[in-house]
This record gives sequence, C-alpha cells and structure tokens, in this order.
Amino acid sequence: MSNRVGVLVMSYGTPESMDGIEEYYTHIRRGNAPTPELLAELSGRYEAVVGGVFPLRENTNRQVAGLQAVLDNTQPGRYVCYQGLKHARPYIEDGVSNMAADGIRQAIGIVLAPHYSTMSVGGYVLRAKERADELGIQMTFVESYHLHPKLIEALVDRVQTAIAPFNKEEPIKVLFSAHSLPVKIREVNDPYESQLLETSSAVAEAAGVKDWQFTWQSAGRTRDPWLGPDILETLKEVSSAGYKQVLAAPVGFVSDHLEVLYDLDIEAQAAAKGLDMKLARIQMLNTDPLYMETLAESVIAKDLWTQ
Ligand code: FEC
Repeated sequence: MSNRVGVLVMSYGTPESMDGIEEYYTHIRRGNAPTPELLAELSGRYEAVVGGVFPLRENTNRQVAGLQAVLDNTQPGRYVCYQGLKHARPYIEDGVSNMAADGIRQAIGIVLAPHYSTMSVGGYVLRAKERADELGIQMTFVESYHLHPKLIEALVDRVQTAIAPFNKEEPIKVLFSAHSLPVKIREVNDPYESQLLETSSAVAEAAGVKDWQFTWQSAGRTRDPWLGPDILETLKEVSSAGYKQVLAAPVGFVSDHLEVLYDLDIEAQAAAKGLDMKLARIQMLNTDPLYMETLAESVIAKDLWTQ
C-alpha cells in the first residue's frame, strides 16, 4: 500500500489516429455509431487541422507532466499523477485502476476544464467515483477553479497580448466563449453559465476591457436545443453593429484542440473574413506556468481540506 496521494488528471480525450475517429465518436455518442455523413464531417474537421497529429493528446500529456513537476517542487513525494480521459484511452476508469494497481488508497480528481457543469465535469466525477468506490480508493474532487487568481492572471496576460496589435482608434469587441451545452442544463440550476460569466467578467475587468460579451461555440450535432447564440451568429451581429475588429477569448478551454483550431481558427475566421472583419484569438493556456500552479494549488487545497 502506498501513502502517496493519487491525482487523477482528467481531460476530454482525442483519437490516436484518423482510424480511431469512429470509435471515439461512437463513445461520445454513448455507444451509438455515427452515420457515415456525421463521421465524414468530423473526419473532415480533423483533416483540416491535425495533419496526422492530434494536438490534444500531446497537450494533455504535457499538462499532466507539468502539474506533476509543480506538485513535486511544492510537496516532494506526496502526489503522483495519473491520466484519465473521458472519450479515449486511457479512460477515466483506467486511470483509477492504474492508481489501485500501484497501491494508492487516497486520491484527488481534477479536470482540465475550469468550469463545472453537471454535463461536463459532473460526468467525469461520477465515472471516477464509481470506479474508486469499487476499488476501495477514497476519492475527492476539485469541481471548478474558474476564479483562481493565477488562472485569471494568465488569461488577462493573453488578452492584453492579443489585443495589443489592434487599432485602438476603432472599436474592438472581445468575445469570450466556451463549449455550448444543451439548454436543458438550465432545468437543474447548473452553475456552468454563471461560472463562465464570472471568469469573463474578472478577466475583462483586470485587462481593462470594457467592450465585451459572452458567446457560445461548438454546439453538438443533436436534436436538442443548445445554448446560444453561437459565435458565428454573434460575429454577424457584431458586424451589423459596425465592428471591424474582434478578439476571440475561448476561456472555457485550456488547450489547443479541434474546438479551437477548427471552430475558431478555420470556421469563425472564414465567417469573419466574409464579413470583412479582423478576427484574432488569444493563445491557449496549454502548459502556462500560472495554469500549472492553478491546478497544483487547487489539488493541494483539496488535500488539506480533506485531511
Ligand atoms: O481535439 C479533440 O480531439 C477534442 C476536442 C473537444 C473538446 C471538447 C470539449 C467539450 N465538449 C463538451 C461537451 C460536448 C457535448 C457533446 C460534445 C460532442 C463533441 C464531439 C466532438 C467533441 N465534442 Fe465536446 N469537445 C471536443 C470534441 N461535446 C468531436 C462530437 C461531434 C460534435 O458534436 O462536434 C455532444 C455529445 C454528448 O452529448 O456528450 C455535450 C464540453 C467540453 C468542455 C469541457 C471539457 O473539456 O470536458 C462541455 C476539448
């Protein structure tokens, strides 16, 4: 038995290769294989951005290693990180099983997504907890860290850097965004929307940005109504209001991946071009030291609170 604390670092997951897209998409669709049209459409999006490399996998690996390094510096020997992915291997359950195989008895889970929703982080937590209970691991979770001062500082720095080249004589609209979810989350008083607005408002205030709004992106291809407006509609509205300069700040995501590299950098960029607008995007956090410290401090705070 180990007296080290396991840290299950959870992330969305991405296919390992173009051949793995169907299995991945089937997992996202809870075991229902996508139609050939849906599969072709998703494969086309990956083809447009990845060129055979799926950036989220490497980014998640680097983020897990970065968090381990900060934890080792802060509290040498106390924590050991494991990876658990929502829709790809190693799955969340695999990560918990790997901890058990190493004799871990106490663990903390954290998701590489700062905002809590019953449909996002809540789902990760349920799956990890179920496997931890089966294997006799005592497990607690960091549910959100959307206002951690170091997360806000890292995002402020990115907004200020990305807005610097804009023409200050003309109006600039900053669009904060996050992955849309089905509208039905509102029926359960889900905190996702309010947490996203809190992050956006804290970043705007500290960055000195007065002209901003929040918009959704990357809504799923299902029959449910999804939270809107989508960024493609918002760009049209902003253009009609006379703006020629827009900065996209996808604060709901922490890595370079499909939803940023395709939905913003290709799809939204083409829409902005069609509207004769300049659209730039903040850099993603990836392994920013302030983000790594945000994760480490959130884990350590949870550990102290649990003891
Ligand atoms: O780069 C990559 O390979 C993966 C990028 C990726 C990230 C991501 C993050 C979130 N999602 C969230 C919610 C949903 C819901 C559905 C859904 C569907 C997809 C599909 C792909 C996909 N998501 Fe995703 N998401 C990423 C990719 N997502 C591909 C399937 C095709 C499509 O609809 O576009 C609908 C299915 C369902 O009901 O489960 C809901 C949320 C996040 C942000 C939090 C997190 O990272 O967990 C919320 C990255």
